[in-house]
Amino acid sequence: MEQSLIKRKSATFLMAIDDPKQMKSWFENHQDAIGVAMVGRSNVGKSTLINSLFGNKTAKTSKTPGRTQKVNIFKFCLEENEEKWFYLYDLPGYGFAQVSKSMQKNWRDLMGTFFTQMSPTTLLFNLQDARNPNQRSDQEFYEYLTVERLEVFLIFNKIDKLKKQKEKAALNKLKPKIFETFKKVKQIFFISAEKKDGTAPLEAALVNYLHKMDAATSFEADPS
Ligand SMILES: Nc1nc2c(ncn2[C@@H]2O[C@H](COP(=O)(O)OP(=O)(O)O)[C@@H](O)[C@H]2O)c(=O)[nH]1
Ligand SMILES: [Mg+2]
Repeated sequence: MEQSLIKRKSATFLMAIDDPKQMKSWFENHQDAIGVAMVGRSNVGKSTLINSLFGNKTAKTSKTPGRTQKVNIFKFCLEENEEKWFYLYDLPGYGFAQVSKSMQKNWRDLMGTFFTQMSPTTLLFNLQDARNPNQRSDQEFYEYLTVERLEVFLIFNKIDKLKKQKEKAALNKLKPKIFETFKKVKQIFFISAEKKDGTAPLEAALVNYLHKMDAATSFEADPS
């Protein structure tokens, strides 16, 4: 069978949410929603990755970190079925020290709501900068993840910036420790979102996940 892909440019912007109450009611109304959410420190390349997976200019990318403080929600489909919609969430970046206290509080409230209310069939893409992996804010993020059955793909981005083979090898050596420490991490990827290096296997893994969740939820919904 041919590998199915995300339908390019199918991602349609639905809304931006900055109110925790509105976030909660979104998930109350979309309990079976299947999708993927991009989370990571500001400037790690979340928007760039969205654009390389879903088509140029889906998400705004910016050279000034810490701007997006809202949850941007999109829907998208796969090439094989243009009627089945999945959801894409571009989450505000964490750990940006220069933002004000009130912005930090807003992030905690909004993300606290997101991570406790989200449908467990939403895959998390945790992006980290390959040059500075596993920062304190990255570790703290995992403390928010209490939803059962939740899966995380850990994505080390900007590998084009790693000059020495030694740096890649060091990252690779971290893998077993990461799987052991962060139980929700199911797969680890090394990519350059900008150069589209390593994004094809990531896309294939995402599509697999969507298929798996789609099969599981249609089975549950079928009374026979
Ligand atoms: N060298 C390099 N730069 C990247 C890569 N991905 C993103 N960037 C750059 O990093 C900056 C922040 O990217 P953006 O996607 O806006 O990050 P976000 O804040 O996580 O959404 C931009 O200047 C991007 O061009 C990558 O794979 N390699
Ligand atoms: Mg962004």
